Amino acid sequence: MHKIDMRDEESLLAHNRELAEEINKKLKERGIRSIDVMGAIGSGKTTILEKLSERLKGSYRIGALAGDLTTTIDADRIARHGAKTFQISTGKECHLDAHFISHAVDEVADEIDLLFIENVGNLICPADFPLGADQRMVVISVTEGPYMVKKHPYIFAEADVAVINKRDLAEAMEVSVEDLEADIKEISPDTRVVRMCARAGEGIDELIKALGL
Ligand SMILES: Nc1nc2c(ncn2[C@@H]2O[C@H](COP(=O)(O)OP(=O)(O)O)[C@@H](O)[C@H]2O)c(=O)[nH]1
Ligand SMILES: [Mg+2]
Repeated sequence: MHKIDMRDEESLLAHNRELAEEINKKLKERGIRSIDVMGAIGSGKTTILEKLSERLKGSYRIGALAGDLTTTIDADRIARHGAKTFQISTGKECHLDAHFISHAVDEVADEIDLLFIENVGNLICPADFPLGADQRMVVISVTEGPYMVKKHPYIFAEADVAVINKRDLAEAMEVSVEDLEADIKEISPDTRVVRMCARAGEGIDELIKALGL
């Protein structure tokens, strides 16, 4: 009979949670607010972080950690808007974990008061691996189709804020933004939902408000 031993996985997750708590404590002691940004590849995470950095650079000293398999494209994009950035290359790992963050955080933590962490594009594994951020945000876009939320309940249950992005393409995709929002609310009534067209900067003010920034 095929048997899977869950004990190893459970201890791995417990270890990650402990480390995440330590990271959160360390960030708080340094006066840094932190936001973990999750979502599928291409949903608009980097675009949103570019817009947030541009809009908030007068009010906060911003840092960003960008998780990606090999490239520095996302960190470079965000850095152009004045944020201090560091790319975490995960190799073949499909999500960031607290270990990655504990090593990378010192690269940007001096003289910042707001830290964004762009997770690797994935809607499954990041749900199980908190990174020690104060808030978790998930970005989906209408181009991912109408069942995106229903198929990934765990990540929405984890999220304080959910963005429904690319609303400019909703009609072409024949996807209802209202239905996606209702799906999120059904899974997680307390998650704040923000509708955006990030490329045009629409919804940025609402997002800033939802994040309490
Ligand atoms: N039409 C449209 N395209 C968008 C929007 N937001 C982002 N994009 C585009 O979607 C692509 C992927 O965006 P990116 O921010 O790199 O996604 P990430 O992989 O989640 O970081 C880019 O070509 C963006 O210009 C939007 O609101 N509407
Ligand atoms: Mg990106």
